[in-house]
Amino acid sequence: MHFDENNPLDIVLNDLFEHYRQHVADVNKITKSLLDMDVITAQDDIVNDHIAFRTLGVPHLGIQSFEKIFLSYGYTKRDYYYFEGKKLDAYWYSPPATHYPRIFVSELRVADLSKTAQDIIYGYTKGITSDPVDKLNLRRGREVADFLQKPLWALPTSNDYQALLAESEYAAWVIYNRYYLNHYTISIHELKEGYNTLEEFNRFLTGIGVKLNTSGGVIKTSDDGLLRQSSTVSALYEAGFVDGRSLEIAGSYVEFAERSVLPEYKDIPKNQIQPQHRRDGFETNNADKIFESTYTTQIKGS
Ligand code: OOG
Ligand code: NI
Repeated sequence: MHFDENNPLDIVLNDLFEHYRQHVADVNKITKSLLDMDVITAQDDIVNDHIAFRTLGVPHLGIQSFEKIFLSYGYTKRDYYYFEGKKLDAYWYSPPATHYPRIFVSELRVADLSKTAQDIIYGYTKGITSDPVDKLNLRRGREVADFLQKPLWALPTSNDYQALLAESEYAAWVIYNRYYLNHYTISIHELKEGYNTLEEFNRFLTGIGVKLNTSGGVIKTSDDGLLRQSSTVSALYEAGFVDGRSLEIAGSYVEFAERSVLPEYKDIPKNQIQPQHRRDGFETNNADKIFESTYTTQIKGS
């Protein structure tokens, strides 16, 4: 990863990634296998297509709060996505320079949940009476990086977690995992031949024992056929709750994206293809299935 210690965005992205890779065993497992097989020579050779975050749609939080951080670093707000069944809204953000990842931020439509689930969530967030991001000096990368690891609400009870889980797996994930990086995404088309299609890459992943999300098929394809995505399923980790109980809950996962060259650039020689010649953005139907990478149905299913 490109890293300038004087650039707050670099500090924030680097810190998010370091926490993420310490918690998600598949990250280092995949990197190590790619190194062993000479597909890459360093983690830095992996192009990060995008990262994703989850938020709660309650006053002073949600997308309108979270996005301030990355808008201040030069990101541009792009398309809106709606996930009716999962009760989510999302936007993606394009980066200030092509060596930075895109960002996908989703938000739970809390007001669409049952009264019981709403009461649980508001019980944790009611103490937040102003936007916590407004208190940060966004030019201080270290301060922002620490903020993203710091709880904004109390550690939940195991009963609250399980009640939320029964109604919305997304709600349960956020109440415990908060602003942890939800996934980073390996750009498959940037890898060397033999590994630069999702079919080939998924065969490699299966070969090293990585379990993939099967919701809607292992490869999720956009209507135009140009954005194809796969993802791992999150591992469970032992999480302690405020009542002293521990439960095995879902953490974060890894995603893989293959972006094809747009039809208008199909005659450009292969070695002259730049990121801007490829399909950009996201796709609602792909995303809808990728969210399930943290869902019990995917984790417990075979
Ligand atoms: C995000 C799921 C959607 C994509 O690339 O479409 C997504 C999430 O699980 O929070 O990552
Ligand atoms: Ni994604």
